[in-house]
Amino acid sequence: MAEKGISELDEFVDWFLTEEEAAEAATRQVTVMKKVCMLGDPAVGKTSLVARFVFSMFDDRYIETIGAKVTKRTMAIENKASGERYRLKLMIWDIAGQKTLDFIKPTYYRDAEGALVIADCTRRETLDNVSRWATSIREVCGEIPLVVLVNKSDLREHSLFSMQEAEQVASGLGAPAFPASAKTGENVANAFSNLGRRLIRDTLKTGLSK
Ligand SMILES: Nc1nc2c(ncn2[C@@H]2O[C@H](COP(=O)(O)OP(=O)(O)OP(=O)(O)O)[C@@H](O)[C@H]2O)c(=O)[nH]1
Ligand SMILES: [Mg+2]
Repeated sequence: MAEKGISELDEFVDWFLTEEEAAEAATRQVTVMKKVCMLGDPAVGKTSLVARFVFSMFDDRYIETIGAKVTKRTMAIENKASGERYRLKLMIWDIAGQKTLDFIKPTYYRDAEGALVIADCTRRETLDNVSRWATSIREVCGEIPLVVLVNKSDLREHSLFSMQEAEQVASGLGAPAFPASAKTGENVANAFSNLGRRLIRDTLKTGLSK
């Protein structure tokens, strides 16, 4: 499909579909499936953000992820100018933050077309490691779009770095940065929407047949 002057994200509107709506929409909308990865240090909240986004749930307990876990959620995205609608099926790969599993990560990254890179506002080193995570996936997948999330914004009074610092790190990666909370839900859907719009925009640029 030819590029149709799609450059800005606000040329799109998006919303999330229930299972039934997604099944129904499948019959009349273009479906695009994308793999995205959740990356970041141990305990920054990757699994919790997926649980909030997909199941509207939050749990205070920490159960370390072993390996990777895949969860799906479907969004609808409409190009405001053309009225064309796309059904975007996100395959969300929640990847363990543990360092000892580093050797296997390239296998998990394969074919990912976007990623959320997570830091924890209560631990400074998690922001320092955002660029490392971004580089590690881009080495495998190329210059894929990223979103940086500074999670645990419900604890922002204990924050050890500012959003300006996070934005600076993110802008070096060509990514936006959002404060977010898996606990309250702040900016969780927004972050996936932002990534989803960019994935659709990039797909339209390169052609839907890809
Ligand atoms: N207060 C608060 N706690 C959170 C938030 N997100 C996650 N947590 C807590 O932080 C801990 C770690 O969360 P996980 O989602 O398991 O972290 P993870 O990044 O998946 O960790 P690994 O699987 O080891 O890589 C858990 O106790 C969560 O309940 C948040 O937004 N606010
Ligand atoms: Mg986890």
